[in-house]
Amino acid sequence: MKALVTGGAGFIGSHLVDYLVEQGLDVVVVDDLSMGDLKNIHHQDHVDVYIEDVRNKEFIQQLLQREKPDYIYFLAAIASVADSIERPAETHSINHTAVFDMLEYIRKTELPIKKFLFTSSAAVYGNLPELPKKEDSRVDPLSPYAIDKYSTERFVLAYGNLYDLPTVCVRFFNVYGPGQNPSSPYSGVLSILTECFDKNKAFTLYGDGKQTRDFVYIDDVIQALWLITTSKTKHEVFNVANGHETSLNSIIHIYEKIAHKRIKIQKCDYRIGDVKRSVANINKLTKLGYTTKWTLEDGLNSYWGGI
Ligand code: UD2
Repeated sequence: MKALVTGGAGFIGSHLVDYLVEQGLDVVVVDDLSMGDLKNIHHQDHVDVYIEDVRNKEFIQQLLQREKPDYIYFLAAIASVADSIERPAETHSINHTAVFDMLEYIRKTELPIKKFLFTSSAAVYGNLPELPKKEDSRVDPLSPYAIDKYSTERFVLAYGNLYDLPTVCVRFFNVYGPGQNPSSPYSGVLSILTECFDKNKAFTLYGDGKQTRDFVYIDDVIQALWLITTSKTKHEVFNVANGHETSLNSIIHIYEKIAHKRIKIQKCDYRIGDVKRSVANINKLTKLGYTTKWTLEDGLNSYWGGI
């Protein structure tokens, strides 16, 4: 069995690659290393890495013909709401067009695949008041990022229906854990916070800290992706989350206890496009056999312990 993971040198992608290799798969990675790092790739014997932009259509088409992957995981993306507001055309070309082009090629050439998994985001739900978010809750994509994720989901699912392709989408909530790159201002807040604790730097808090997120540890995310891969899913969406709502203020408090340090906080205005509250209903995933193995405390302890 062979899997193609776009964005496979990134945070979530590289954990997925490790897991797939452990399951006995050969893996092909396409990553332009814009956020990823070759250091994240282990098991070199079972992984072929191509440093390439997913927008390179000719390259992708040749790769698909040559490698004929059974499973395709589309994780390559510019994974930031704020970034998409600053450079919408570029994020659109990666977060939407590159996925669409691959799907269209698979359809045209009738490439035999066992699963095409597109990674979407909780961003599609926007700021609507219903909580927790269910997969069939109303959506309100507010940023170019969220609009791209949602429209791409719709293509992925519609192509699944129209052409009987085994497509599925996941909506990631806030994934965290070892290997998350803290170097960009748009990096995940827990990677930034961890670095601040580690290097005794001040943490910039956007807003009053009352905004909430559903933080899910990377190992649980990989568990979810594999369950979805190996289950009989069809043209549907799954939330991937922990199912608990935590405010940034609480997180800081929990982390201070774990790290046995106080952190200096610099307060700033809310970030444009920021979601106020976010938490998922994960019943759909639970029905596939998913159980969250990592509480926030355990996850943060493990993350901090590995620093
Ligand atoms: C996450 C995803 C994003 C998208 C979105 C959907 C990450 C990195 N991003 O964005 O891709 O799926 O969810 O809603 O997972 N914050 C600070 N200080 C910092 C950094 C962040 O206060 O230095 C705040 C930020 O303003 C936000 C919260 O922390 O209120 C979480 O920020 P984030 O960038 O980790 O994730 P989010 O939810 O904006």
